[in-house]
Amino acid sequence: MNTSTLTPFAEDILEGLKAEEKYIPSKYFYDDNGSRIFMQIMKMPEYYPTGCEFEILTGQSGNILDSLQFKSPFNIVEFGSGDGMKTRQMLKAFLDKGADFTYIPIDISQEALDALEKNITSVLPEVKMNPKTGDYFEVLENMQDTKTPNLFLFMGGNIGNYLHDEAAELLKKFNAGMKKGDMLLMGMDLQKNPRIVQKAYDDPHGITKAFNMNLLKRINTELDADINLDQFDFYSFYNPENGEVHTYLISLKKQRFYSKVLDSEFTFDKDEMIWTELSKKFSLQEISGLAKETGFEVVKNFMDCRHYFTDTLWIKK
Ligand code: AVJ
Repeated sequence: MNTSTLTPFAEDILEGLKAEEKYIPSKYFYDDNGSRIFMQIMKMPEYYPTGCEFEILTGQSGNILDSLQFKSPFNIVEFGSGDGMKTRQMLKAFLDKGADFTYIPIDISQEALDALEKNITSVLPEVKMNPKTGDYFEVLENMQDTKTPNLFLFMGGNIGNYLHDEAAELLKKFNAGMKKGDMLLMGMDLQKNPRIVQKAYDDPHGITKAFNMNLLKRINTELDADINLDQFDFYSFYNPENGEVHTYLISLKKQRFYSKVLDSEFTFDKDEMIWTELSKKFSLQEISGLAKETGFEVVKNFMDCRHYFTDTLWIKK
């Protein structure tokens, strides 16, 4: 095997499925098929975060604008913008209130950015857009010299996928790329009745299961493997004591598969688990703690009426 020619996906699968406690990083959910399944997840009634954030941005964007501690003109820099449906609500409200801003979405996928630009300009042709392709931090480094204040967006609750130390590291990197007084608006899922969280990640339609099974499909097609998908189940567990949803693929029997690309065999015991995702639910106290720890201060939390989710507005100290 020539390790130097492996893709990052191949290397990470090799590491994760050879580990004592098997895991697959959750960023690999989002190939084209996985992104389509995630769009179905966002449409499920059980998956509350999407509706919550839509409610917040539809109803409170005026208040968000009023809470920004700088004046027009400013930049809105968005990390991982998706289809822009929710952000659009906010941009529209900002325009209606006469704000002067440039919207700078950053994504590694040129295709996603093109679609976003089409979407935004067709509905809000007045928005000044300056999309940037590439890695968040590379783009950040090249922006540092400007005098214009920035509002950074990290929406949708993606921060919940990171372990505490990784989340802190990411936020410190964001912080390092910001000027004093720049602000960050970040979606974070809140702790709530455990039944509600449990249902959102263990849905009766089997869509979250399909989302997870897609990881095994990717291994089969991209790493030329022979995994029998019928021999794996899906399990989701919410621990209300620490706010963590963990999802797993479970091997239904003692089995093995072979990957030609990795030139390697992988063995599973009966009932052995592969950890596929962490989705952390926060308390407001944890949110202010994380802000302090990473060089920010919470300015205000914008929550939906049920207090299931917050778009938390932070300022760089
Ligand atoms: C895209 C990370 C916000 O954690 O709720 C949805 C991903 N995983 N259902 C989340 C996800 C299972 C989602 N985020």
